[in-house]
Amino acid sequence: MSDAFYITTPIYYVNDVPHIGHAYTTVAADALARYNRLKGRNVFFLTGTDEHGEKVQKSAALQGLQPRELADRVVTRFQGLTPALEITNDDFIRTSEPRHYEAVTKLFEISLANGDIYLGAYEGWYCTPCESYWTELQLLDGGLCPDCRRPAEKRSEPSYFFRLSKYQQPLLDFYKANPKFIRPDARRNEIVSFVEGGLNDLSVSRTSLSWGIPVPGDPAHVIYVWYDALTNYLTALGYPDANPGRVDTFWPADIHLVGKDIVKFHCVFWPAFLMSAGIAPPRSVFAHGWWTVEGQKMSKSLGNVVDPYEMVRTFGADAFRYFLLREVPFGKDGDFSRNSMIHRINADLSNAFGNLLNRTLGLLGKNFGGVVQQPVPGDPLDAALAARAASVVDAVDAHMNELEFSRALESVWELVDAANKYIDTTEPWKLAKDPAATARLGTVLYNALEAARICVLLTSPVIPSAAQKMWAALGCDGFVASATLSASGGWGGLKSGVTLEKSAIAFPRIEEEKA
Ligand code: ME8
Repeated sequence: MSDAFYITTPIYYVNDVPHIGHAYTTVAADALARYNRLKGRNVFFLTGTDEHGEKVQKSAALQGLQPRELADRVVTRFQGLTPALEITNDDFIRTSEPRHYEAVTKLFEISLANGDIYLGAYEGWYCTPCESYWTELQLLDGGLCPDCRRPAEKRSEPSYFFRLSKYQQPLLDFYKANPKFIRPDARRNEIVSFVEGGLNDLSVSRTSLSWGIPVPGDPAHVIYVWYDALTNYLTALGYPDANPGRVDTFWPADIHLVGKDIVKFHCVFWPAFLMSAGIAPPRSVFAHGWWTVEGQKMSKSLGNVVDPYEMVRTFGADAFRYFLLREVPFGKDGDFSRNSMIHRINADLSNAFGNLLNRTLGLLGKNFGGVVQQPVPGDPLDAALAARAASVVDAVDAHMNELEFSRALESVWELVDAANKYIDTTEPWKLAKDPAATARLGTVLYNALEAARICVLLTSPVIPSAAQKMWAALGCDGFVASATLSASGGWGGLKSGVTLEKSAIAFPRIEEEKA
């Protein structure tokens, strides 16, 4: 396994208002970035905003602004997600930046020079909100866009085309040679049949708008937003030459995380653009599912858009992050409801996990003045708990490698439950009454806290602030975010002799009325 790990979110449309879908991709990517840092890998994690195109140009005009001014004003909504959701992205790219113009121009020039991009004429049905052209056959009855069901308009314009047809077989060969390039499998099957069905050349320039990156040598055209947007993943590494070494270290990207609606762009167009330029396609694209809200599609008109900032204010970033990744198997669709969120937080975080730590710290405070005792080995119950911890570390790793966040968290909770059960079985409150059992009591409390420490380490990518609080409450040094599994993931890492507080409230219970 290479030491470098490059993960990206899609770049978000800058004039949208952030919602649960944006938060979801970003939080999942962050958890994966943090987990890979925990494994000691050299991580580069990118997010950012997609700023060109007709929608931005039109809404800027409506507000009497230049598109760039509008983008500068609204980009803070997305940049603000980083502190609010405790995201650890290494860069935030904006497609309106000069570095991005350079990268897109360079990539486009290579394909122009080798004949993969050529000038032609485009006729078709255009849907402005979706920024997509459709063929007559694809339109729904009444000339409606098959994606958003709004009317499409007939357009004809000179256009540069990308010779996508030439890449049909190379793409199919690539999918075959890289069975994990598209995950989950359902998405892979859709893409393979789409490409098998034949590919038409793709229009990659527009003359109908000006807010975009000009076609090199023909500035009456601007480059198609998707060609522009996808290239962000290379720009951020310094492509073509601003940061020598970074591209070599991090490209091909390990994972582009996307929603299921934009798989075609990432799995068909993007690898073809790259192949044409002689650049390796990304290693993998993972498409997550779609959130509905209380059983309904989320929409501004229904007024049910879940605002991530409000979630964080009400529940805290840890709880929101935990819910998003625990509630729904990654890749499947899910439904958001405040009640299920409150239930999850209280049951898993406050009760099971919080309780493990607090009851043990309480007993340690009462019986040993909070001083962690040196454990005495030999009891099979203790060895079983230690073995369970080791198998959970392995299970979490296997699940995280497959982006099975919910199963990874389920595995951690097996250890939380095993540790709670260990306490119930060893009955430290009874040991406390027997003066001859002091050493055993100290050992039992040590083991329960040690299991909690490993759970803290394993959940730190998902609930970073709570994990840090618990890490400190367990007397561990420094930041859990700087810890590694190799140095801290083994049994016995808890220090004895340190004095701990009697309690640590990492997960306050959520009262239903408050929420
Ligand atoms: O697509 N549930 O940007 P975007 C889950 N600029 N995910 C959702 C969702 C929902 N209800 N609604 C949206 C773009 N998403 C382009 C990307 S990348 C080179 C260019 C997801 O702001 C959606 O699938 O519309 C996408 O992954 C992301 O939110 C942002 O989409």
